[in-house]
Amino acid sequence: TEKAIILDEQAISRAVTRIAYEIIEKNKGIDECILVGIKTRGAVLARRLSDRIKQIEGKPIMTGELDITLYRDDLQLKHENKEPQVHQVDIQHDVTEKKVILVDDVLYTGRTVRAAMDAVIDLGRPAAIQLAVLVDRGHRELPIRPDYIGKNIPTSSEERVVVNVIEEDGTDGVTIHRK
Ligand code: 3GP
Ligand code: 5GP
Ligand code: MG
Repeated sequence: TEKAIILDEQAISRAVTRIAYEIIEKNKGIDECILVGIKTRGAVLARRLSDRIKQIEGKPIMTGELDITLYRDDLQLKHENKEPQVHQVDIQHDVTEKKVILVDDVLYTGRTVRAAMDAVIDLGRPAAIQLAVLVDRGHRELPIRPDYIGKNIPTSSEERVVVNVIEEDGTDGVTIHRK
């Protein structure tokens, strides 16, 4: 299968740094913010953002994680009416009146993010929910748009964006594969 490198290790690092600054600027600090990573690689990115924000601001940002599993049998295929399901919510902070920033690696149809928003709103009434993604590959099926974007990658639905992170895969990189 063909493979094109979209982001290398340095580009990912720069994107994380830029998004960290954008989060701090947009929210005028991070006191009221909770970073919530969507497992697996969204949670890795959220941890990197949190480390970077702590370096910049000199204090920690509140964090949490969501485990949302998708249609396991057909990760790539169309959804057969199956929606992503929230399997685990690990947010040890009261979300009410907080700004919850969801973090994921790839944004595609938006259905995962919709499930994540439902899970957050089930916990309380956040002041706002924002979205940060490393890659927006297009093909939205819901009216959802990211507030923070590492890179826009126009894809066809047959293509696949592979996100590798050192913490999970031993290497950092984003590549696009044509089947
Ligand atoms: P992640 O949990 O690290 O994000 O959805 C489970 C995994 O399958 C995801 O890993 C994601 O990277 C990978 N994946 C690759 N292509 C697709 C796709 O087209 N749809 C979904 N839902 N997951 C995909
Ligand atoms: P959505 O729910 O927006 O269709 O898909 C978002 C979720 O599916 C993300 O958590 C992401 O992990 C995964 N996903 C969708 N398309 C891709 C893709 O091309 N590559 C990777 N790595 N993940 C994808
Ligand atoms: Mg993901």
